Amino acid sequence: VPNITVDQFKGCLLAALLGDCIGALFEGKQEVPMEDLDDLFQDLVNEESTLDQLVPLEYTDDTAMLKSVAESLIRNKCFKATDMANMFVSEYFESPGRGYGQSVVDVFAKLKKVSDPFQPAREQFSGSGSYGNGGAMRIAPAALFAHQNTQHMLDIAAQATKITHTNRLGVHGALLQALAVQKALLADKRKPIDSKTFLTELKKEMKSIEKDLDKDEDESYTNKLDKIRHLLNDSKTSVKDVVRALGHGIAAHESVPTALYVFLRSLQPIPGIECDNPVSRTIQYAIALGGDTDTIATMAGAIAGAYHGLEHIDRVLLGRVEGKEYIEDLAVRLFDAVEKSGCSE
Ligand code: R7I
Ligand code: MG
Ligand code: MG
Ligand code: MG
Repeated sequence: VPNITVDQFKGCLLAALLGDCIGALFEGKQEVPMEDLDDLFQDLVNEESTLDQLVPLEYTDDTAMLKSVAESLIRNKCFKATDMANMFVSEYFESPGRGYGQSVVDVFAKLKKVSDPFQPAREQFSGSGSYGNGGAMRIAPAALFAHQNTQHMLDIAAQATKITHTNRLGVHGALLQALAVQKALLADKRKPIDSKTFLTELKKEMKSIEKDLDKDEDESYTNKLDKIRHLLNDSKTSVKDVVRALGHGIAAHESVPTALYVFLRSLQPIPGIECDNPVSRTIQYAIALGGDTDTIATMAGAIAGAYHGLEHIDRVLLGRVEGKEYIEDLAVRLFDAVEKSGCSE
Protein backbone atom coordinates (compact mmCIF):
# COMPACT_ATOMS: atom_id res chain seq x y z
CA VAL A 1 0.00 0.00 0.00
CA PRO A 2 1.56 3.31 -1.06
CA ASN A 3 2.18 5.94 1.59
CA ILE A 4 -0.13 8.81 0.67
CA THR A 5 1.04 12.17 2.03
CA VAL A 6 -0.60 15.44 2.95
CA ASP A 7 1.76 17.05 0.43
CA GLN A 8 -0.03 15.17 -2.34
CA PHE A 9 -3.38 16.52 -1.13
CA LYS A 10 -1.84 20.00 -1.10
CA GLY A 11 -0.32 19.45 -4.54
CA CYS A 12 -3.67 18.35 -5.95
CA LEU A 13 -5.77 21.23 -4.62
CA LEU A 14 -3.13 23.92 -5.17
CA ALA A 15 -2.49 22.85 -8.76
CA ALA A 16 -6.24 22.87 -9.36
CA LEU A 17 -6.32 26.42 -7.97
CA LEU A 18 -3.42 27.49 -10.20
CA GLY A 19 -5.09 26.00 -13.26
CA ASP A 20 -8.32 27.81 -12.54
CA CYS A 21 -6.77 31.22 -11.77
CA ILE A 22 -4.32 31.27 -14.68
CA GLY A 23 -6.67 29.49 -17.08
CA ALA A 24 -9.40 32.04 -16.39
CA LEU A 25 -7.33 34.68 -18.23
CA PHE A 26 -7.99 32.76 -21.45
CA GLU A 27 -11.39 31.09 -21.00
CA GLY A 28 -13.33 31.04 -24.26
CA LYS A 29 -10.39 31.95 -26.51
CA GLN A 30 -10.44 29.44 -29.34
CA GLU A 31 -6.71 29.80 -29.97
CA VAL A 32 -3.94 30.73 -27.55
CA PRO A 33 -0.60 31.53 -29.26
CA MET A 34 2.13 29.32 -27.77
CA GLU A 35 4.82 32.04 -27.69
CA ASP A 36 2.64 34.61 -25.92
CA LEU A 37 1.60 32.03 -23.36
CA ASP A 38 5.19 30.98 -22.77
CA ASP A 39 6.20 34.65 -22.27
CA LEU A 40 3.40 35.04 -19.72
CA PHE A 41 4.48 31.93 -17.79
CA GLN A 42 8.12 33.08 -17.81
CA ASP A 43 6.91 36.32 -16.23
CA LEU A 44 4.64 34.59 -13.74
CA VAL A 45 7.44 32.36 -12.40
CA ASN A 46 9.97 35.21 -12.29
CA GLU A 47 10.17 36.81 -8.85
CA GLU A 48 11.52 40.01 -10.42
CA SER A 49 8.38 40.53 -12.52
CA THR A 50 5.83 42.54 -10.57
CA LEU A 51 2.80 42.05 -12.86
CA ASP A 52 0.82 44.54 -10.79
CA GLN A 53 -1.90 44.91 -13.42
CA LEU A 54 -2.55 41.18 -13.45
CA VAL A 55 -2.27 39.86 -9.92
CA PRO A 56 -3.70 38.54 -7.73
CA LEU A 57 -5.38 36.30 -10.27
CA GLU A 58 -8.87 35.51 -9.04
CA TYR A 59 -10.35 32.04 -8.92
CA THR A 60 -13.65 31.22 -10.61
CA ASP A 61 -16.63 28.89 -10.04
CA ASP A 62 -14.36 25.85 -10.49
CA THR A 63 -12.56 26.59 -7.22
CA ALA A 64 -15.61 28.09 -5.50
CA MET A 65 -17.48 24.79 -5.96
CA LEU A 66 -14.42 22.64 -5.16
CA LYS A 67 -14.20 24.46 -1.82
CA SER A 68 -17.81 23.53 -1.05
CA VAL A 69 -17.29 19.85 -1.91
CA ALA A 70 -14.26 19.71 0.39
CA GLU A 71 -15.81 21.69 3.26
CA SER A 72 -18.95 19.57 3.26
CA LEU A 73 -16.99 16.27 3.28
CA ILE A 74 -14.72 17.55 6.06
CA ARG A 75 -17.57 18.76 8.25
CA ASN A 76 -19.73 15.63 7.86
CA LYS A 77 -16.91 13.07 7.51
CA CYS A 78 -19.23 11.72 4.87
CA PHE A 79 -21.29 12.82 1.84
CA LYS A 80 -24.46 14.67 2.86
CA ALA A 81 -26.40 15.88 -0.15
CA THR A 82 -28.44 18.59 1.56
CA ASP A 83 -25.41 20.07 3.26
CA MET A 84 -23.34 20.11 0.08
CA ALA A 85 -26.23 21.66 -1.85
CA ASN A 86 -26.54 24.36 0.83
CA MET A 87 -22.81 25.05 0.54
CA PHE A 88 -23.06 25.49 -3.25
CA VAL A 89 -26.01 27.83 -2.84
CA SER A 90 -24.52 30.05 -0.13
CA GLU A 91 -21.17 30.21 -1.91
CA TYR A 92 -22.89 31.24 -5.14
CA PHE A 93 -25.09 33.93 -3.59
CA GLU A 94 -22.16 35.31 -1.61
CA SER A 95 -20.02 35.63 -4.71
CA PRO A 96 -22.12 35.25 -7.87
CA GLY A 97 -19.64 36.91 -10.22
CA ARG A 98 -17.19 34.04 -10.56
CA GLY A 99 -18.18 32.99 -14.07
CA TYR A 100 -20.60 30.18 -13.33
CA GLY A 101 -22.16 28.18 -16.18
CA GLN A 102 -25.20 29.83 -17.73
CA SER A 103 -27.72 27.20 -16.70
CA VAL A 104 -26.44 25.99 -13.34
CA VAL A 105 -27.46 29.27 -11.71
CA ASP A 106 -31.11 28.22 -12.19
CA VAL A 107 -30.34 25.15 -10.07
CA PHE A 108 -29.00 27.34 -7.25
CA ALA A 109 -32.15 29.48 -7.28
CA LYS A 110 -34.41 26.42 -7.16
CA LEU A 111 -32.35 24.70 -4.47
CA LYS A 112 -33.34 27.49 -2.09
CA LYS A 113 -36.97 26.42 -2.35
CA VAL A 114 -37.07 22.62 -2.59
CA SER A 115 -36.40 19.84 -0.10
CA ASP A 116 -35.01 17.22 -2.55
CA PRO A 117 -31.46 18.45 -3.34
CA PHE A 118 -31.40 16.46 -6.60
CA GLN A 119 -34.68 17.68 -8.05
CA PRO A 120 -33.56 20.99 -9.63
CA ALA A 121 -30.67 19.31 -11.44
CA ARG A 122 -32.99 16.66 -12.88
CA GLU A 123 -35.16 19.39 -14.37
CA GLN A 124 -32.32 21.01 -16.34
CA PHE A 125 -32.45 20.93 -20.15
CA SER A 126 -36.06 19.74 -20.28
CA GLY A 127 -35.34 16.81 -18.00
CA SER A 128 -32.19 15.44 -19.63
CA GLY A 129 -29.90 17.15 -17.11
CA SER A 130 -26.77 19.18 -17.79
CA TYR A 131 -23.73 17.59 -19.41
CA GLY A 132 -21.56 20.58 -18.53
CA ASN A 133 -18.18 19.91 -16.90
CA GLY A 134 -19.30 21.56 -13.63
CA GLY A 135 -19.42 18.21 -11.85
CA ALA A 136 -15.95 17.10 -12.95
CA MET A 137 -14.25 20.45 -12.35
CA ARG A 138 -14.94 20.32 -8.57
CA ILE A 139 -14.62 16.59 -7.89
CA ALA A 140 -10.95 16.26 -6.84
CA PRO A 141 -11.65 16.61 -3.07
CA ALA A 142 -14.09 13.68 -3.26
CA ALA A 143 -11.42 11.55 -4.96
CA LEU A 144 -8.88 12.45 -2.27
CA PHE A 145 -11.34 11.92 0.59
CA ALA A 146 -12.47 8.44 -0.53
CA HIS A 147 -9.35 7.27 -2.40
CA GLN A 148 -9.04 4.17 -0.20
CA ASN A 149 -12.28 2.66 -1.49
CA THR A 150 -12.99 3.00 -5.21
CA GLN A 151 -16.66 2.04 -5.02
CA HIS A 152 -17.28 4.51 -2.20
CA MET A 153 -15.38 7.18 -4.11
CA LEU A 154 -17.44 6.64 -7.27
CA ASP A 155 -20.62 6.73 -5.24
CA ILE A 156 -19.73 10.02 -3.55
CA ALA A 157 -18.53 11.53 -6.82
CA ALA A 158 -21.75 10.61 -8.62
CA GLN A 159 -23.93 12.00 -5.82
CA ALA A 160 -21.89 15.20 -5.50
CA THR A 161 -22.26 15.72 -9.25
CA LYS A 162 -25.99 15.01 -9.37
CA ILE A 163 -26.76 18.03 -7.18
CA THR A 164 -26.22 20.07 -10.35
CA HIS A 165 -25.61 17.65 -13.24
CA THR A 166 -27.66 14.51 -13.87
CA ASN A 167 -26.95 13.89 -17.56
CA ARG A 168 -25.01 10.66 -17.97
CA LEU A 169 -22.17 12.47 -19.73
CA GLY A 170 -21.86 15.00 -16.91
CA VAL A 171 -21.86 12.31 -14.22
CA HIS A 172 -19.53 9.87 -15.97
CA GLY A 173 -17.14 12.70 -16.77
CA ALA A 174 -16.88 13.44 -13.07
CA LEU A 175 -16.28 9.74 -12.38
CA LEU A 176 -13.45 9.60 -14.93
CA GLN A 177 -11.87 12.69 -13.39
CA ALA A 178 -12.18 11.21 -9.88
CA LEU A 179 -10.62 7.93 -11.02
CA ALA A 180 -7.76 9.79 -12.68
CA VAL A 181 -7.01 11.80 -9.53
CA GLN A 182 -7.15 8.62 -7.41
CA LYS A 183 -4.81 6.77 -9.78
CA ALA A 184 -2.34 9.65 -9.82
CA LEU A 185 -2.42 9.79 -6.03
CA LEU A 186 -1.81 6.05 -5.65
CA ALA A 187 0.77 5.72 -8.45
CA ASP A 188 4.17 4.32 -7.50
CA LYS A 189 6.46 7.37 -7.38
CA ARG A 190 9.65 5.29 -7.63
CA LYS A 191 9.14 4.70 -11.35
CA PRO A 192 7.70 6.80 -14.16
CA ILE A 193 3.99 6.47 -14.99
CA ASP A 194 3.35 4.11 -17.86
CA SER A 195 0.61 5.94 -19.77
CA LYS A 196 -0.54 2.82 -21.57
CA THR A 197 -1.16 0.93 -18.33
CA PHE A 198 -2.68 4.02 -16.70
CA LEU A 199 -5.20 4.28 -19.57
CA THR A 200 -5.89 0.55 -19.73
CA GLU A 201 -6.79 0.49 -16.05
CA LEU A 202 -9.03 3.54 -16.39
CA LYS A 203 -10.66 1.95 -19.41
CA LYS A 204 -11.56 -1.12 -17.40
CA GLU A 205 -13.30 1.06 -14.80
CA MET A 206 -15.09 3.20 -17.41
CA LYS A 207 -16.24 0.11 -19.35
CA SER A 208 -17.95 -1.13 -16.25
CA ILE A 209 -19.46 2.31 -15.56
CA GLU A 210 -20.67 2.53 -19.17
CA LYS A 211 -21.82 -1.08 -19.39
CA ASP A 212 -25.34 -0.09 -20.44
CA LEU A 213 -24.14 1.94 -23.43
CA ASP A 214 -24.22 0.81 -27.03
CA LYS A 215 -20.92 -0.75 -27.95
CA ASP A 216 -20.05 1.72 -30.66
CA GLU A 217 -21.43 4.81 -28.93
CA ASP A 218 -19.05 7.50 -30.19
CA GLU A 219 -19.65 9.71 -27.14
CA SER A 220 -18.44 7.04 -24.72
CA TYR A 221 -15.58 7.80 -22.35
CA THR A 222 -14.24 4.33 -23.08
CA ASN A 223 -13.68 5.39 -26.71
CA LYS A 224 -12.14 8.68 -25.63
CA LEU A 225 -9.51 6.78 -23.65
CA ASP A 226 -8.48 5.01 -26.86
CA LYS A 227 -8.21 8.38 -28.59
CA ILE A 228 -5.92 9.62 -25.80
CA ARG A 229 -3.68 6.61 -26.35
CA HIS A 230 -3.48 7.28 -30.09
CA LEU A 231 -2.61 10.95 -29.55
CA LEU A 232 0.16 10.02 -27.09
CA ASN A 233 1.57 7.41 -29.46
CA ASP A 234 1.93 9.89 -32.33
CA SER A 235 4.97 12.11 -31.85
CA LYS A 236 3.55 14.60 -34.38
CA THR A 237 0.36 15.33 -32.41
CA SER A 238 -0.37 19.08 -32.54
CA VAL A 239 -2.65 21.33 -30.47
CA LYS A 240 -5.13 21.23 -33.37
CA ASP A 241 -5.06 17.41 -33.42
CA VAL A 242 -5.86 17.28 -29.70
CA VAL A 243 -8.73 19.74 -30.00
CA ARG A 244 -10.12 17.90 -33.02
CA ALA A 245 -9.94 14.48 -31.38
CA LEU A 246 -10.96 15.32 -27.80
CA GLY A 247 -12.42 18.84 -27.82
CA HIS A 248 -11.86 21.78 -25.46
CA GLY A 249 -15.41 22.81 -24.66
CA ILE A 250 -17.60 23.21 -21.56
CA ALA A 251 -19.26 19.81 -22.08
CA ALA A 252 -17.82 17.15 -19.78
CA HIS A 253 -17.16 14.75 -22.67
CA GLU A 254 -15.29 17.51 -24.52
CA SER A 255 -13.01 18.46 -21.64
CA VAL A 256 -12.45 15.69 -19.07
CA PRO A 257 -10.62 13.33 -21.48
CA THR A 258 -8.72 16.37 -22.76
CA ALA A 259 -7.49 17.15 -19.24
CA LEU A 260 -6.38 13.57 -18.73
CA TYR A 261 -4.49 13.67 -22.03
CA VAL A 262 -2.82 16.93 -20.94
CA PHE A 263 -1.64 15.36 -17.68
CA LEU A 264 -0.10 12.33 -19.40
CA ARG A 265 1.48 14.34 -22.23
CA SER A 266 2.96 16.82 -19.76
CA LEU A 267 4.94 14.10 -17.98
CA GLN A 268 7.46 14.77 -20.79
CA PRO A 269 8.82 18.07 -22.13
CA ILE A 270 6.66 19.81 -24.75
CA PRO A 271 8.04 21.90 -27.65
CA GLY A 272 7.24 25.58 -27.12
CA ILE A 273 6.99 25.25 -23.34
CA GLU A 274 10.19 26.43 -21.69
CA CYS A 275 9.29 25.67 -18.10
CA ASP A 276 10.46 22.25 -16.88
CA ASN A 277 8.32 22.04 -13.74
CA PRO A 278 5.86 19.25 -14.60
CA VAL A 279 2.88 20.81 -12.77
CA SER A 280 3.40 24.25 -14.34
CA ARG A 281 3.89 22.56 -17.72
CA THR A 282 0.59 20.71 -17.30
CA ILE A 283 -1.26 23.94 -16.62
CA GLN A 284 0.46 25.80 -19.44
CA TYR A 285 -0.23 23.06 -21.98
CA ALA A 286 -3.90 22.84 -20.91
CA ILE A 287 -4.26 26.56 -21.53
CA ALA A 288 -2.47 26.32 -24.88
CA LEU A 289 -5.35 24.17 -26.14
CA GLY A 290 -7.77 27.10 -25.76
CA GLY A 291 -11.51 26.81 -25.14
CA ASP A 292 -12.55 26.07 -21.55
CA THR A 293 -9.04 26.85 -20.32
CA ASP A 294 -9.76 27.43 -16.62
CA THR A 295 -11.61 24.16 -16.28
CA ILE A 296 -9.29 21.97 -18.36
CA ALA A 297 -6.29 23.44 -16.53
CA THR A 298 -7.95 22.95 -13.15
CA MET A 299 -8.75 19.29 -13.89
CA ALA A 300 -5.35 18.50 -15.45
CA GLY A 301 -3.75 20.39 -12.56
CA ALA A 302 -5.60 18.32 -9.94
CA ILE A 303 -4.35 15.07 -11.49
CA ALA A 304 -0.79 16.38 -11.90
CA GLY A 305 -0.68 17.84 -8.39
CA ALA A 306 -1.88 14.60 -6.80
CA TYR A 307 0.94 12.79 -8.57
CA HIS A 308 3.84 15.25 -8.35
CA GLY A 309 2.93 16.70 -4.94
CA LEU A 310 3.63 19.99 -3.19
CA GLU A 311 7.36 19.90 -3.96
CA HIS A 312 6.52 20.57 -7.62
CA ILE A 313 4.19 23.49 -6.97
CA ASP A 314 6.07 26.59 -8.07
CA ARG A 315 6.01 28.96 -5.08
CA VAL A 316 6.42 32.11 -7.17
CA LEU A 317 3.56 31.06 -9.44
CA LEU A 318 1.45 30.27 -6.38
CA GLY A 319 2.21 33.75 -5.06
CA ARG A 320 0.24 35.18 -8.00
CA VAL A 321 -3.15 33.70 -7.09
CA GLU A 322 -6.04 34.37 -4.74
CA GLY A 323 -6.91 31.85 -2.02
CA LYS A 324 -3.64 29.89 -1.78
CA GLU A 325 -3.41 29.93 2.03
CA TYR A 326 -7.01 28.86 2.39
CA ILE A 327 -6.65 26.03 -0.15
CA GLU A 328 -3.45 24.74 1.46
CA ASP A 329 -5.22 24.62 4.83
CA LEU A 330 -8.23 22.97 3.20
CA ALA A 331 -5.94 20.20 1.93
CA VAL A 332 -4.63 19.60 5.45
CA ARG A 333 -8.13 19.41 6.90
CA LEU A 334 -9.27 17.09 4.10
CA PHE A 335 -6.27 14.84 4.75
CA ASP A 336 -7.18 14.65 8.45
CA ALA A 337 -10.81 13.91 7.57
CA VAL A 338 -9.80 10.76 5.64
CA GLU A 339 -8.78 9.05 8.88
CA LYS A 340 -11.99 10.05 10.61
CA SER A 341 -14.30 9.31 7.67
CA GLY A 342 -17.37 7.21 8.25
CA CYS A 343 -21.09 7.61 7.74
CA SER A 344 -23.32 6.92 10.70
CA GLU A 345 -26.68 6.87 8.92
O1 R7I B 1 -21.40 22.67 -16.10
P1 R7I B 1 -21.50 24.01 -15.50
O2 R7I B 1 -21.34 24.13 -14.03
O3 R7I B 1 -20.47 24.97 -16.22
C1 R7I B 1 -19.12 24.86 -15.97
C2 R7I B 1 -18.38 25.79 -16.88
C3 R7I B 1 -16.91 25.80 -16.62
O4 R7I B 1 -16.23 26.12 -17.82
C4 R7I B 1 -16.72 26.92 -15.62
O5 R7I B 1 -15.41 27.44 -15.66
C5 R7I B 1 -17.78 27.93 -16.04
O6 R7I B 1 -17.33 28.83 -17.00
O7 R7I B 1 -18.81 27.13 -16.63
O8 R7I B 1 -22.84 24.78 -15.87
P2 R7I B 1 -24.07 24.37 -16.80
O9 R7I B 1 -24.79 25.64 -16.99
O10 R7I B 1 -24.81 23.22 -16.23
O11 R7I B 1 -23.43 23.88 -18.17
C6 R7I B 1 -22.62 24.75 -18.90
C7 R7I B 1 -23.16 24.91 -20.32
O12 R7I B 1 -23.10 23.66 -21.00
C8 R7I B 1 -24.62 25.28 -20.40
O13 R7I B 1 -24.84 26.64 -20.13
C9 R7I B 1 -24.93 24.87 -21.82
O14 R7I B 1 -24.45 25.84 -22.73
C10 R7I B 1 -24.12 23.61 -21.98
N1 R7I B 1 -24.94 22.40 -21.75
C11 R7I B 1 -25.88 21.95 -22.57
N2 R7I B 1 -26.30 22.42 -23.75
C12 R7I B 1 -27.30 21.73 -24.36
N3 R7I B 1 -27.84 20.61 -23.84
C13 R7I B 1 -24.91 21.58 -20.70
N4 R7I B 1 -25.82 20.60 -20.81
C14 R7I B 1 -26.44 20.80 -21.97
C15 R7I B 1 -27.48 20.09 -22.65
O15 R7I B 1 -28.01 19.07 -22.21
MG1 MG C 1 -14.67 28.76 -14.19
MG1 MG D 1 -17.56 30.55 -18.28
MG1 MG E 1 -14.39 26.98 -17.40
